[in-house]
Amino acid sequence: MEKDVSLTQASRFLSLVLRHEPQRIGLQLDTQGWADIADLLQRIALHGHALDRADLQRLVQSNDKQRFAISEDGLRIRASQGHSIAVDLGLQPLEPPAWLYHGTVPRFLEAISTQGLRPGERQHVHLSLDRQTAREVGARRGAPVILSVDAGRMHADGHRFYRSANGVWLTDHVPPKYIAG
Ligand code: HQG
Repeated sequence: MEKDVSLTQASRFLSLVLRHEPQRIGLQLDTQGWADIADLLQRIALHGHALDRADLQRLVQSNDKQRFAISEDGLRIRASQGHSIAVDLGLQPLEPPAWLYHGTVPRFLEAISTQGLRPGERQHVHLSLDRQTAREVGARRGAPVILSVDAGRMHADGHRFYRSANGVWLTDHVPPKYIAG
């Protein structure tokens, strides 16, 4: 139990440094967002998250959303999506399912109806494959509202879609005309 609590905290801290603020621990990410695992473990230990290699492996494997990926050679780690810093994840454009879903909260609806869905601090707008996942995403901020996105029509109109290594659908912007309640 204790260990799980600290793994959750370590996971949050890893999200922070691998997606948003590597400089907080003096970490260097390459252009594709990868960090050297040995270097990372040393640096996060200095910030109170004493993990060994096996803990990290466990954290990556057990993570509820599979947020992190380890490179094939086992030497590097990166976040699979959610970055605010510019990284090139090397994702290939893909044809999306006909409909995707976005979970939000009532206070954003007015802005969304005029501006569409914007990426905010992140690199992409995040869309879910099913309504339940979208509900959970929205519920992080309040009573969730689920918006349906006509991804099929967006794609036919030339908008690009990507799917992260952990199955989140990504696009640059969803104009209001493709959003249904
Ligand atoms: C809203 C979690 C005003 C949008 C989740 C959202 C996801 C607007 C918020 C991932 C807007 C941005 C991403 C507009 C969108 N005006 N508000 N025009 N367009 N918004 O956290 O999608 O746990 O950056 O509805 O599972 O909530 O981090 O995006 O409420 O996959 O791995 O602006 O984060 O994954 O919030 O969540 P976020 P999100 P992790």
